Amino acid sequence: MHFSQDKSGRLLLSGNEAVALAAWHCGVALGTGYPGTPSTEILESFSALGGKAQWAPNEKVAAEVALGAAFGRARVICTMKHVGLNVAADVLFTMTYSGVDGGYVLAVADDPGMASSQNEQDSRRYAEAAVAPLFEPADSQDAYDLLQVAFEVSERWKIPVIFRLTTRVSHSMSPVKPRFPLGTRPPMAGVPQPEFVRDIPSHVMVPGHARPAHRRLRAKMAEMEIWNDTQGPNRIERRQSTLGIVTAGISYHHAREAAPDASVLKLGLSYPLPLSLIRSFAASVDRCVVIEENDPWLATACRAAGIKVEAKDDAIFRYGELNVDRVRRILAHDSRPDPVAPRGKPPELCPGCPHRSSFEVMKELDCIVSGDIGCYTLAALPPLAAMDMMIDMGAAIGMGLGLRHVLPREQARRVVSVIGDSTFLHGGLPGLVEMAYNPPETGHVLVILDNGTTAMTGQQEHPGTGRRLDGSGTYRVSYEDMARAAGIKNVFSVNPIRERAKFKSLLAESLAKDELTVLIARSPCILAAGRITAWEKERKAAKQGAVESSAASACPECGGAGVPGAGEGKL
Ligand SMILES: Cc1ncc(C[n+]2csc(CCOP(=O)(O)OP(=O)(O)O)c2C)c(N)n1
Ligand code: SF4
Repeated sequence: MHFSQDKSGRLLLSGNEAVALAAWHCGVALGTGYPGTPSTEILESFSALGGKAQWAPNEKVAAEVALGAAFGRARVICTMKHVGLNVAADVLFTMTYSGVDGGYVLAVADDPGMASSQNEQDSRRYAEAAVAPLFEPADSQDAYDLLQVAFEVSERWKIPVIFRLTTRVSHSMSPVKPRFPLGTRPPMAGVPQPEFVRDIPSHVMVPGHARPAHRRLRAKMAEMEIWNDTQGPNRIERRQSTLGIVTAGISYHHAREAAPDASVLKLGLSYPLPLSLIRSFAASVDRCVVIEENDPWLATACRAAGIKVEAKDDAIFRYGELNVDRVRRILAHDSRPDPVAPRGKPPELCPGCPHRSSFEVMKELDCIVSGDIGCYTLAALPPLAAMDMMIDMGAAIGMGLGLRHVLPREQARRVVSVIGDSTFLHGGLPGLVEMAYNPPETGHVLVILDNGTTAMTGQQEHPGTGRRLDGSGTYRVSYEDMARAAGIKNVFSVNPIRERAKFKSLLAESLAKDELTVLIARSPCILAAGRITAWEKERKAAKQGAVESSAASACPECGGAGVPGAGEGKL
């Protein structure tokens, strides 16, 4: 990773890079996560700095791996995009009860305006619902500084904390003055050493333990609110008293530019809210306005506490990102509709993308396509217009089965579930089991688009690529074996470009019979193909070397290849 430092030691970093650097400087022992724009670069940067970082198959598993590490008293960071928090919600809602033994930061990046997401849900509501402290950095320096506070809060109250970024904070570059010189390994004094200490009542959330744990959690939050009111990472900037603004995150910068003379209360820890601080700030100005993106979460909480604040007009400003102009309009009570932005060129599949051939064939066969999320979702747009539904990761299989169960036979026969390789491993596996467990009368066809990467989020590795986050080799799971193990009778793999005719006939035959079929369309993403080919060559050479050297000395640990596990058949 190449950061350049100016004469005063400042670095120009994106918010995600700043979080990674802060995690490195805080002595984080493990980073886990699942890719998702705009959060992906946190773990990639952390790994590039030398941190131990790994992609999990999905966000729930990532959050659980992080929890295990935090039960072992380590500092951990777990990263995901906002919709990933839905997948991880099950563990989130109970790990706030159990608490943690080491510092646990759950970094979640929201996407107001949906630059690259299927919804613009507001993670602040998760913090309140799951009772997790919520940090909201406004820029890269703030992200760097607040992460340290987040670990201190997590360790002091033994609670996992949410670190909420938004697209603009994650991806904007701004200067950061780090605590340690670049390139040095930060001193680890003060960072807790991992150790397992048995504590069954705290770690086993059966009802008898969970009931007191819930009360403990509320007591922690009450104590934290008092601390946040007086010592929390919040800041009052006193200017004119005619206008006061309460804000957090990127909205702080928009507000500063839109109303440079206004007094501002900038929140760093927004849940539990420092209500006394907000109350006294609001009372100190003639007019107090809450500036926040998306949901009126902060304004509603202030009003519920009886604090007199103005909120934005949700008919207009609840949707999309704020900017300086929009904040000026909020302050001026100007609720005219936003000017219509000129239409840009719609995104499309790369020329030569293997997904093109797959969807062209499905279109030729007049399939009803229950689709999923990935580059291939672009097949829903003209000119292909060959995907009929897409909701969330893994839904292709369940939705396709649902259609098959109810549609008239001749329509049901046209239904295909289509899912990418990363998405299949993320959320598709239980759907595969459902397909075998409750097969529709007409059978079903599942197409797995195996392009050897998680293309949409920037070509990350996953358990089906045989490589870890840092590119090192590992076990490669087999879709064919998984499908057969689940009970699917017909399992085929085919290259949709080079064997297009075979792909078409296999698909047509599968649709015509009342059986379950998994069809793996395997051809690399054009952008990742070079890397994949180079790696495959290396893998072959390593295998060859392993065979040759095992003849001379067969080490039982590494199989003769020098790397534990390298002797396994799938490497
Ligand atoms: C719950 C959730 N986590 C993460 C994402 C971000 N995301 C969108 S598609 C995708 C995976 C795409 O990979 P794959 O299925 O292999 O398809 P490809 O893009 O390679 O065609 C990811 C991680 C998301 N939309 N939802
Ligand atoms: S990045 Fe890869 S998978 Fe995505 S459209 Fe381009 S070639 Fe296809």
